[in-house]
Amino acid sequence: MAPKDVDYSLYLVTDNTPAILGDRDLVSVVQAAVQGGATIVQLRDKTSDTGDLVRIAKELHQVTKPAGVPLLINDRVDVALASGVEGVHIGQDDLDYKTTRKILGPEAIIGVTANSLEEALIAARDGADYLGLGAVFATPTKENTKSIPGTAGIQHILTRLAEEKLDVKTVGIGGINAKNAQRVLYQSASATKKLDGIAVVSAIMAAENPEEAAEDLEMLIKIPPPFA
Ligand code: TZP
Ligand code: MG
Repeated sequence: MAPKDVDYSLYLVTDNTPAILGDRDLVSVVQAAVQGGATIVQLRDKTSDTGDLVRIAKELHQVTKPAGVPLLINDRVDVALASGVEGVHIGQDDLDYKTTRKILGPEAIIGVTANSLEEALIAARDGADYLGLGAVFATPTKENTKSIPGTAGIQHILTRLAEEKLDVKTVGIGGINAKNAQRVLYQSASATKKLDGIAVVSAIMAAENPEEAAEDLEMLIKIPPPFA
């Protein structure tokens, strides 16, 4: 399948926990992030029940769709279908890629978490649109990350994907912020393939000004680092 025309450069993953969202409104924070330059959004909510998830997804979609920003749902294919969003992000313990594709069809964006080279190769060969590679750094936002390949581990994965001519898109996730974003992109790049973007939770969701935080990150991503 031809790669979809999706900009993965600044991938916002939402978090509704009090430690990150505080008492702010999720939709307003996402709206600000989209205004600031988030290019794709994933609704990641491990606590709301199904009915609430569909309602939240529809509310977010009203913000993302007019901006041309795809909205994906973490874990839940049923919620993605019910809310009419652009796709899903599935982990290794969720519904498998092939079944997910069968349910959502060829147009849906389907991303898969890969914590290792083996997981990355399997998901890419299966035809995933993109891989979430991480954790780049240990992060309090997700404490049970299976492994932390770091930028060197990600570089190795990117090299192997290129060797196999798997043109899957890739984003790094885990502990990425404005201080290290350029370094992550630069240090993880192989001679043959680089990350298509960075995925962040707290760097935007917990920022005092999510619009500015997204703007700053997008600028850093676009400008080549001085040491490149
Ligand atoms: N998957 C791997 S790390 C992570 C997820 C969802 C959390 C990333 O959060 P943060 O705040 O950007 O470090
Ligand atoms: Mg999952």
